Parts: sequence; C-alpha cells; structure tokens
Amino acid sequence: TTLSLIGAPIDSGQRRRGCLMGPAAYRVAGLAATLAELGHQVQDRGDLTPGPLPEATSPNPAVDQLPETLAWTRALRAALAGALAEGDMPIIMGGDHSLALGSVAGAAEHAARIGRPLFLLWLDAHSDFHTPLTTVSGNLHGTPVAYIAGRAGFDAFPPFPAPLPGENICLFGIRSVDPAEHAALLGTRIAMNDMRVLDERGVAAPLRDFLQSVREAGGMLHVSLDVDFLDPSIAPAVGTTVPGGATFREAHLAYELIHESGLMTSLDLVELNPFLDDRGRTARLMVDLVGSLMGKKVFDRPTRSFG
Ligand code: DIR
Ligand code: MN
Ligand code: MN
Ligand code: MN
Repeated sequence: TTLSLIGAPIDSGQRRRGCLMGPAAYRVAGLAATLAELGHQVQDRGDLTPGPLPEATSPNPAVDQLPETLAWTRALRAALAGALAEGDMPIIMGGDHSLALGSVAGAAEHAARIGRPLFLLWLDAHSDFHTPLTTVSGNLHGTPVAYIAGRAGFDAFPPFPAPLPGENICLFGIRSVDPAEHAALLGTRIAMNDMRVLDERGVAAPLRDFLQSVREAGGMLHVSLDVDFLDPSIAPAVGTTVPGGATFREAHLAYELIHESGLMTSLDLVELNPFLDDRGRTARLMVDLVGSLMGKKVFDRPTRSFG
C-alpha cells in the first residue's frame, strides 16, 4: 500500500487564520521522510485546490464561508475516493477540520462501491456534531460528524453517501460539547469516549472495544485526528485549545494500538495552525506521533488479538 500524502490547505471552516499553512509545516517537519524510514512507500501528491465557488447561502446567518467550504468538500471527496480506488492509503495534511466533510464522504463513497462498511474514529476535544442550522459559532469545522452520521440540516451539501450508523462512529478524547450537540448525541448510538471515560478506563480498553467491532464487521476505518485531542501544553498550535487533553503517552499508546490493529485505511491530520506554534514543536510532535500510528515502536510485540 502506498501512503498518499494529500495537502489540503483549508482555512474556511473557522475564523482564525493559519490552518492553510498546515501542509507546508508537515512537509518542513519531515512527514514523508519519517514514513519512508519506517519502510513505507510514500507519495506526496501536492496540495489540492478547491474548484469554483458555488452559490450557496444558509438560513442560519451565523454560518461562515459556506461556498468556500462546499468547494473544498467536493475536491476532497473526489481526492479520497480516487486515492482509495487506486489502492493507496490517503493521509490528508490539513487544513481545518471542515476538510472531513469531504474526506470522509470520499471514504464512504469508496466503501459503498466495494460493499464494505465504513467506521470512523474521531480523536478530538470536540464532538463536531453541529449542523449548519445549530452552529452558534458559524464555524463549519464543528459540523463534520453530524454530516457523516446523516443528520438533517445540510441542505447546501451533496447528500452524504451512505451515512454511517451511530455504532460505526467513535468519539475519543472529547471534553467540549455544546448544548445542541449534546442533545443530538444523546439520541444516537455513537460511542462517546470523553475524558471521563479515558480517565476511568484508560485509553486501551475503549479503543480495543471499538477496533474489535471494526474487525468483526470487516470494515474500513477512517481516522480523523484533530490536534486539540492532545493537551495544549504539548500541542499549542491549534485555534481551539481545551485543557485536559491527551498526554504524549496516552496518544502514543492509542496510535500504537491503531497501528497494531492493521485496520486503518485513511487518515486526516487537522487543525494544525503553524502561525500559533512554538518553533515548530506541534508540527514535529504530530509527525512523531503519526510515526507511531504508522508502525514506529520501541520493541516488536506479537500482535495482540482483540478478542
Ligand atoms: C465549537 C468548536 N464546538 C464550534 N469546535 C471545534 O465552533 O462549533 N472543533 N473546535 O474541533
Ligand atoms: Mn480560518
Ligand atoms: Mn475537530
Ligand atoms: Mn477540536
């Protein structure tokens, strides 16, 4: 499997400028070389560009940069579906989290075409379960999980191809949920592993439960990694920091377990804002941790079964 690095310099999903510098920062921090050193075939496909801006307005006047986000959604969906059809593992270098509106749609389109169920692991401080009608901030980076789960309210968007049933979605590391998101999430079967769950059960148990369900279903697995999953003390380069995030050790363990499962088929790296970084430390940390996600480890271990 070739790892296909796809730059997605999207800044339209929120209002603090800088996420468009993310792909460049991942390149400068050596993402491709780190993955190649682990023995992977790596291809950097360069940066995507959004197509022409569609005419679009939302009944919710708060919604910001809807045409820009729609154009990116279309471009990303095509890029993901295309890379997966070629047999590659796409790794999206974002860009803010609105890119997942397109990347996961592309993964779902491909999964439906080959007749496999798609699962989603969402590593984030936030649940991103707003719709364009419920968002208070108007920032569309807070909406992808709702789109993916098939919630109503995305009339300006193309219908999501085969929306994921709640039990195929796992939120992990959550510690900031707005009231409208909370109310909507309660009516779903989405696994809500907030920080309370991780404090009580640790990282490994809930993650193994989810990975086991992916394996049993023969599913594809899209992993969407928001920088703010990590604690701001180690990962300051993100616009929406929330205290109490994952430590380096927790993230490291989670990523090794994901790698050992062999289940991941596509990956987003989102919300890195290099303009807010401290001498590149967050970009370097992300590259180091993506190494763990792609096979870097201290000792070889027999692969743990998930039974
Ligand atoms: C917030 C922030 N819930 C919003 N969302 C973020 O704007 O709707 N997601 N930052 O990662
Ligand atoms: Mn922005
Ligand atoms: Mn997010
Ligand atoms: Mn977040």
